[in-house]
Amino acid sequence: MDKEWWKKAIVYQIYPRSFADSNGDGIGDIPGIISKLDYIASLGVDVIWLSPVYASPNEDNGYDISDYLSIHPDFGTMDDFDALIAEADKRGIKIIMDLVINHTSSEHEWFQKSRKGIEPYKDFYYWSDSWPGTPNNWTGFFGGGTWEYDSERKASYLHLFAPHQPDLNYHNPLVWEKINEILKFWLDKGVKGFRCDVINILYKDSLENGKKKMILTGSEHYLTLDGTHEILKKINKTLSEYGAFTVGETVFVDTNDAKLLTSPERKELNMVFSFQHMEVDQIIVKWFKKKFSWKKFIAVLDKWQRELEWNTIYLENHDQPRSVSRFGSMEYWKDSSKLLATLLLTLKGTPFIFEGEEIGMTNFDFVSMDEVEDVESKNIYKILSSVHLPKSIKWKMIKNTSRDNARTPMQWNGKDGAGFTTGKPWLGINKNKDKINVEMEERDKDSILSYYKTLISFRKKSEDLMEGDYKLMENGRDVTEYMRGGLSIILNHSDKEIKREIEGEILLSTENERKEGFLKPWEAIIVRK
Ligand code: ISL
Ligand code: CA
Repeated sequence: MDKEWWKKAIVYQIYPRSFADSNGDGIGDIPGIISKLDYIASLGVDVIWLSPVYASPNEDNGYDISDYLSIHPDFGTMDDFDALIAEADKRGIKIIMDLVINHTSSEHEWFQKSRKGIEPYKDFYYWSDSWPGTPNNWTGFFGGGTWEYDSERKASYLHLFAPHQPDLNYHNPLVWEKINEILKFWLDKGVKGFRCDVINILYKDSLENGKKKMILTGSEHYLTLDGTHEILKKINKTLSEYGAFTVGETVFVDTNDAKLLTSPERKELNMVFSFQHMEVDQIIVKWFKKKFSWKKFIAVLDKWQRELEWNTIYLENHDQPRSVSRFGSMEYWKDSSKLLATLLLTLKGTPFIFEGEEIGMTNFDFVSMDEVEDVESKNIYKILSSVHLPKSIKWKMIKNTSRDNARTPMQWNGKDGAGFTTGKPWLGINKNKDKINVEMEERDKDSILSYYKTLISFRKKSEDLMEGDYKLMENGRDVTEYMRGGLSIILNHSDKEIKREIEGEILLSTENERKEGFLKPWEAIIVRK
């Protein structure tokens, strides 16, 4: 097999809790995913990335793992998982898993033994009784402090995320050995790679106080350090024997860090998820939103396109609000969703589609905190309670940024339960399910879903889009144009009709009926120059 097969692939991310529920308990599961494999194959994608399906107390929906070698009963059994690999394989689809190894759940056996001081687990985590100068002043990703006191050990432990997500101590060589066994276990089952959760923060060089910052005080002691590069080389070595690939979720990296992390000679990661284009509508932290600007958005994407040989392209995932609600226009919901699809599938790199993006799912329409499940949103809301701000503003901050925006159940049809479940869904279903759903869009040749299929097959057949050079031609307030090989991609990301003569042959447009000499609002076209 081509060593760099993942450069030709399109990845579809599944958030298993929210995808398809086979047994009516309101939680999506693996048999549910298997029942939708024909649908996934019909999109033309090559790889499924599964958000965590491991055993977990679900304080952070599976990103807190209590046993890396078993499947959470909510999702099914190991036999179900094996069947998923086999059934996907029949359809030419590979499975990659989420690798969450910065931290475990506090219910993991390693932590339970560690807090009792049982060897060899005693120093699997960062305990204040083993590290001088702790607890320190570091602040965490979900807001607030990073040390939790444990009455059993009579010491505190470090957690960069929630208190039940203790950070693993990679100064202890045994930790890596255990992780390596886990990698091999899944690779032997036929898993073809990993999306590596917050992978650039694994190694902490010291636990001294950090420089006081607005966010993440202490981060200079763990962001993309040499110790992490060393671990990545080990992961790479194990995976290369299986022809598997990695994509790192790398927080706060710029293009220089990303080049180090992904350069083929260094043999670390294959690709990374950058956050910079996701930060264009934020002021310092994501809870403070500012007006989105296409010019800035394209400028950031352009920098990454130019500076990296190859990388991921994504507009959505389970941590981000829905792209059409954020970058598109609700008035031109269908057109702007198609324009975003065009951007996603014509840039250089490996595209990642998040479940529901292909039908234009929108942000959650929730009205109160009671409907929110996201541990991050709950934490932030708690912190906000001591801040003097009108309630309506606090709620707006949560509503616009909550990760639950992307986590509402997949809208398969317009019925009660949206075809997702026959029971009570774990998280509310968007009321727009009767207008936005797979069943309707499958029947409609002009739908967002149909456009995705057309565009994916167009991309697969186009050498220009698969491997052509990238060059930005225009970065305007209303219109963007870039070249991929001999193709020009032109996007009108405004609510206005724009006068524009097109030179060359228009191969694809988001409009059924084009207007000669104009770009309709939110029209995107691909032109052979
Ligand atoms: O969601 C975020 C901002 O939108 C981040 O703070 C996020 O927590 C960070 O990107 C790390 O995300 C990953 O690790 C977390 C988990 O909660 C996320 O779902 C996961 O994608 C901890 O494992
Ligand atoms: Ca279920």
